[in-house]
Amino acid sequence: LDTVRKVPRGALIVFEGGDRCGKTTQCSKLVERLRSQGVDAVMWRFPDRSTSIGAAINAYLAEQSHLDDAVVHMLFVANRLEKREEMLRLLAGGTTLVLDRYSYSGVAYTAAKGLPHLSIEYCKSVEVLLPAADLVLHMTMTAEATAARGGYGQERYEKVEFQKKAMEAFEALRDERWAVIDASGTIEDIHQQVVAVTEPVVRQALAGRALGR
Ligand code: T5A
Ligand code: NA
Repeated sequence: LDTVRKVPRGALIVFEGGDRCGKTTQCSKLVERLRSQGVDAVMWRFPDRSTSIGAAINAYLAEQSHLDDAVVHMLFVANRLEKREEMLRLLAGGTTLVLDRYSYSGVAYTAAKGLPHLSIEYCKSVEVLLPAADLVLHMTMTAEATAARGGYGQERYEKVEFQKKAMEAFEALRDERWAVIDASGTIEDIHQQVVAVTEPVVRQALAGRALGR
């Protein structure tokens, strides 16, 4: 085991959680904080609605189009895969990537549909070409509380019953790389929780560790 080459690299930090729980707000604050500490960090969002695949996803989420569930699932996967090479290049070059949703949303939201051919196991299997996260920050809040936030209900999956199912799927995906963050507090309280769990992971990646899959 001590022959494993330790490679300094950026960390892959992922925020996950229900719709409107504050992921984008916390991603931006974390990137700002890391940069102020001299860490090279960038933030990306998935879905990336700026690509042609992302435009198809956007139309589906806005309920302007109908797509088969397996097809839209694969579009979300493809929307990550089209960024794969750039992700690997940035991480290897020492840039820390802070992602607003990633593979875990892909699995949780499709699994929440309860379709036998799109099980959690199947959905996990089609994510294997993508690098695994070093840390998943799971922002938790009740579906009722997020529904009370401004702008909720405009997109396809923003329905309390569906969100509850997606939240259960996130819980089923948790492993030792996940940290649970109480997303019901103030923006500043949440940020302090996020910083406390993220900084050691970023330092460890930059100090050099074996690459994940
Ligand atoms: N999806 C996604 C899939 O089905 N498969 C996939 O593979 C992927 C990647 C779109 C949908 O796509 C699904 C999941 C989603 O249903 P999205 O664009 O990320 O994904 O949609 P949302 O998660 O809804 O993103 P939002 O930007 O709408 O919500 P955020 O980022 O969680 O929340 P944020 O930070 O924008 O905040 C929402 C509001 O709350 C306020 C903010 O100011 C803002 O008004 N707020 C707070 N208010 C009080 N206290 C706090 N602590 C607050 N923090 C933020
Ligand atoms: Na949304």
